[in-house]
Amino acid sequence: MKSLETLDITSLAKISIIGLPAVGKTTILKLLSKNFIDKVYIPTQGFDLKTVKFGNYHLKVWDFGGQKSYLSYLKDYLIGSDMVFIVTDSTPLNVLNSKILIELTSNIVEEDCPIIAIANKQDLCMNDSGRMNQKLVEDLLQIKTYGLTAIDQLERMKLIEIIKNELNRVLKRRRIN
Ligand SMILES: Nc1nc2c(ncn2[C@@H]2O[C@H](COP(=O)(O)OP(=O)(O)OP(=O)(O)O)[C@@H](O)[C@H]2O)c(=O)[nH]1
Ligand SMILES: [Mg+2]
Repeated sequence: MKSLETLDITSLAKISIIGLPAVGKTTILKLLSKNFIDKVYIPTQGFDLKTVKFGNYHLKVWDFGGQKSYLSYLKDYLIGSDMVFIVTDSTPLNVLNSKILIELTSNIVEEDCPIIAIANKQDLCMNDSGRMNQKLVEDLLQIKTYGLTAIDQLERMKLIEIIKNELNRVLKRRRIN
């Protein structure tokens, strides 16, 4: 027989990944769910949904296509999220343009749903693409931000730890209330 706490943590969580086109949302889903990460860019049509399990966690991960035409469906997609990732490619223009997504999201999700930014493509910070590090992205977006290189398989554990920490906080708060 499982303890109550284990049952709580096992409860299904909905994680939504949103962001502008080609920032790496589907790659993040691959990083979580696959052993091999190909670097092919096929724009997501509508959305993709995968179940990811690790330890007691049972996650439904929703990956939304970033094209403008899908924005009007954002509300339907985001409702019921337990956690939302807003992904940027860490270029200044993309980060600034992502601010609107934060605003839209915060008007849709529950108050206790973490909205976390991902400063993706950190491997490209060193070339002359003008990409910003995690700290600069966080300063611009004013929400909790993690740096990531989603094409690097070694970052999988880092991503899992981010999800575990954030979800634990939400689940704990819900147990108290
Ligand atoms: N260098 C580098 N390339 C990345 C990284 N993450 C993703 N990419 C590449 O960026 C391209 C777009 O990635 P996707 O994950 O398909 O982008 P997306 O955000 O899902 O795009 P849409 O579905 O159109 O909204 C692919 O060629 C990926 O291989 C990263 O951390 N570093
Ligand atoms: Mg995609």
